[in-house]
Amino acid sequence: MTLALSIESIQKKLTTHSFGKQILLFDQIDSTNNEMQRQAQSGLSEGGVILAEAQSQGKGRLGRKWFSPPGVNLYLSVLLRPSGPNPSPLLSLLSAVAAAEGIETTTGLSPTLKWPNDLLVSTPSGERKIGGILLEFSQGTLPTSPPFLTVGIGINVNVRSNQFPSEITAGATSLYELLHEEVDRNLLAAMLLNQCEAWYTRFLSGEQEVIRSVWLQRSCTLGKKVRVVQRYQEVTGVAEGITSEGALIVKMETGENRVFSAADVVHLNGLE
Ligand code: BT5
Repeated sequence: MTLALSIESIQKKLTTHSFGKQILLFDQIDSTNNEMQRQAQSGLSEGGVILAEAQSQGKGRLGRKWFSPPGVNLYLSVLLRPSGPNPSPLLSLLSAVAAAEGIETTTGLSPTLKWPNDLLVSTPSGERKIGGILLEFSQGTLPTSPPFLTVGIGINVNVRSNQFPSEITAGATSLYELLHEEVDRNLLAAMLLNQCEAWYTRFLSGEQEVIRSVWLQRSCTLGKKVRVVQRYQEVTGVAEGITSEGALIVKMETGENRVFSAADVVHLNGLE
C-alpha cells in the first residue's frame, strides 16, 4: 500500500531555504503546472510547490498527455522567478539533473538523461522513460505579477506496468517495476526539491558550465545516432554535444553541424 503524500513528511526532510517551504497539495487537479499558473499570479513565492495525487489533464510538451493515475506517482511543479525576459534553456537541464539526483539519493537507481528533458532507465528490453520535465514560461498578467517559470516534474514511482495505457506500455516503466518494492514518495519529493534548490542557487551564482557538464555526464543522447524531429522537418545525424545554452549539436552525414534548441529526439541505437 502506497503511503499518501504529506506536506509535513516532505518538509521534515527538506534542507532548503525556500524550495518546498510553501506546498499546496491536491487530491486531484487538472495539471499541477496549470494550478501553478493560477497560484503564481496570486503571489506564491519562488520555490513554492504544487503537488497532486492525480491529474485529470497531466500534460507533456506540445500538447501531449502525461499519464497521471491517482495515489502512486509524483506530479510536482516548482515556481521559479528568474530575472530577465527569456529564461535560460539550461533551467530545463538543471531540473532534469535535480530529478535524476533525487531518484538516485532515494533509491540508488541512476536515471540517464535524454535531451532535452526525459529521464530514462535501461532495462533488459531497452531504454524506458521513468520521468519527464515540462517547463512553462508565463508573462504575469498584472503589474503586480511579474513573469515566472513553472518547472513541472512527473515521475513514475509506484505505478505498476499493467496500469499503463497501451500507447506507452512499450516505452515506460516505474521505480517500483525496477526495484520490486514501494518507494516513499514523500522522501523522493524532498530529495528532489533539495537538489533543485542546490542547483538553482548554483545557476544564479553563474555556475552554468558546471550544470552543463553534470548534465553531460548523465546524458544517454551524446554519441548516439539520433533522429531529430521538428514540426516541419526531420533529420538524422550523430548527437555531438550541447551548446553552453543547452541546445543540441548534431553532426549530419554531410559532416556539417546543426544546432537545435527545441525538438524531439529518437535514439536510433545504430539500428538505422
Ligand atoms: C514530458 O513531455 O515528458 C513532460 C512530462 C511532464 C509531466 C509533469 S507532471 C507534473 C507537471 N504537470 C503537468 O501537467 N505536467 C508536468 P514529453 O517529452 O512531451 O513526453 C510526453 C510523452 O511521454 C507522451 O506523448 C507519451 O508518449 C509519454 N508518456 C505519457 N505519460 C507517460 C508516463 N507517465 N510515463 C512515461 N511516458 C509517458
